[in-house]
Amino acid sequence: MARRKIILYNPKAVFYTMPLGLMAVGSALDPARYDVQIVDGRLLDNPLQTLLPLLDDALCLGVTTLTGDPIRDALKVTRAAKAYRPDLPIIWGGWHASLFPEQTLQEPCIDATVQAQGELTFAAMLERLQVGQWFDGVPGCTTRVDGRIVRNPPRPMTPMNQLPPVNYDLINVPQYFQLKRDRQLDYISSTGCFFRCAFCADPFVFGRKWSGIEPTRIADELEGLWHRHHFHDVAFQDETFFTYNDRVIEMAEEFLRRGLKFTWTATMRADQGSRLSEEALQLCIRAGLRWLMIGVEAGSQQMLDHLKKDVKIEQIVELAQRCARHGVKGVFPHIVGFPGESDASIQATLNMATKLRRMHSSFETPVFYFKPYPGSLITDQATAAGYRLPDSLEEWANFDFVAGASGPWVSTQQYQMVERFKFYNRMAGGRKSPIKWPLQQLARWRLRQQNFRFPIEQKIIERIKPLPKMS
Ligand code: B12
Ligand code: SF4
Repeated sequence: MARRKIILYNPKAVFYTMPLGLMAVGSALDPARYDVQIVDGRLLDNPLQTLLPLLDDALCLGVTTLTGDPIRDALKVTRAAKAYRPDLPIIWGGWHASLFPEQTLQEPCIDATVQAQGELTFAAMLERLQVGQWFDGVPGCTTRVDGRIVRNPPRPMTPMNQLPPVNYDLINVPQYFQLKRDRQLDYISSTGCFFRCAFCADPFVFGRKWSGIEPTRIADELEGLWHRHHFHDVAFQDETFFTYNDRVIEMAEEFLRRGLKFTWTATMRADQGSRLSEEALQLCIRAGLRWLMIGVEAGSQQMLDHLKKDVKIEQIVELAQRCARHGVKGVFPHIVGFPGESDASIQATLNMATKLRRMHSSFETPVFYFKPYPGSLITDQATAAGYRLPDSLEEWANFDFVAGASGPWVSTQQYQMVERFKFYNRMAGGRKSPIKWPLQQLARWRLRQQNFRFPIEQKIIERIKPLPKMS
């Protein structure tokens, strides 16, 4: 049988992480039977010019989607592709299609959506197309049958060890290094998460399940990729990389044993950090651990409990102290502006951000507003209380956390308080530079004293050049 062409599209966006989702689904297809080509809209001025001719003899077009701005381009490209080849099946996968399987199909140009892990579902759907059949009954997808939208049963999570390695030849790796301005490889070593944070979509999409690649295989894969692509850093894009500390320890031992000389970054929950022994942390550092992303979310135990974060304030502080002691950079994201959140709770979170930032000059403590991202308990509560989520793809395209907007429940006074904090927090952070130094000191003093009267420097700087936004 002739190899069939499968085209996968990554929408335009302002960031250059490698398209791991598309690479994963593309790598799970038999190369003897499928010719997979990824078109990344972020790398092209006019993606349609490249994409449309490829569709001439394709079996299917797959599109990945995150909620928010990337939907705009995904929709534009999908509509153009359908107009160009009306008979071509178009499948959307990724987080938005996982959260809104049926609503996404209100768009007539999309033929099916895939929920959660896509590797086996997509492969099964293509098998159907190969023999001229539709997707009836294929687990893990939602489709239209006789004009009706039908959601098929979910597909149980496939253990990551049973999936083939991601084929990095599907993308032009050096081009991503160039755009990132960093020889940093993105890699995913696990899927899902066991936790239940009330602001996060992961429990909804993966049902609090987790699966990870075994440590020797991670080392094998990264060793091969390292020799091939000469990166100096790996960004583990896992939701909860340190789910099993033993797995990470074994991986770190493998890196050392093989003499792999690259650094790496990962996510760590503070409770997981508190279970990681000092010896194990030092081992990770020797094996290249360079920085950690540690979700703080809130500055009071009461709020953390409300968020079902299952982390103690002391665990966060203790982990930050350990990072500071060992010179591991910590990025500590915070969230404010939950529905009904009091001024005192917001202030506690801002205080926490200040406290952590002061622990080490390399620490970053970005503050985000809670945006009712779909699929979370708090969003469900907000909608039950009358908040209206978008109900079309056009509206979802305008729904973006990155824009830094707060929810309607944040008062003007709270918003001003947070914006002022964010301004000075940004100014206070970062490396020392002779030009920035006086302003940095002033910002630090203001944050310490909680004294924001006569913010002349803020007015001047915002007028001359808005600081790059952290959120
Ligand atoms: C890297 C990353 C980013 C990068 C860029 C993401 C990208 N697309 O390149 C950056 C840093 C820019 C980013 C930004 C944001 N992100 Co982000 N990010 C991630 C992260 C950590 C990894 C993504 C990844 O590569 N995963 C690995 C691949 C293998 O998984 P995957 O993409 O889900 O793909 C699988 C399936 O979804 C499916 N699939 C995917 N695409 C397709 C396509 C087809 C055709 C098929 C069949 C299947 C399929 O199959 C794949 C294999 O199983 C995820 C968490 C995570 N671990 O997934 C959060 C995550 C995706 N981000 C999230 C959020 C909330 C944000 C922000 C809003 C955060 C913020 N405070 O600003 C912004 C806004 C993004 C936007 N609207 O533009 C949420 C998703 C929310 C949503 N509904 O979309 C996640 C899940 C984190 C979380 N738990 O809250 N993010
Ligand atoms: S915020 Fe992180 S730890 Fe909490 S449920 Fe989401 S992925 Fe898991």
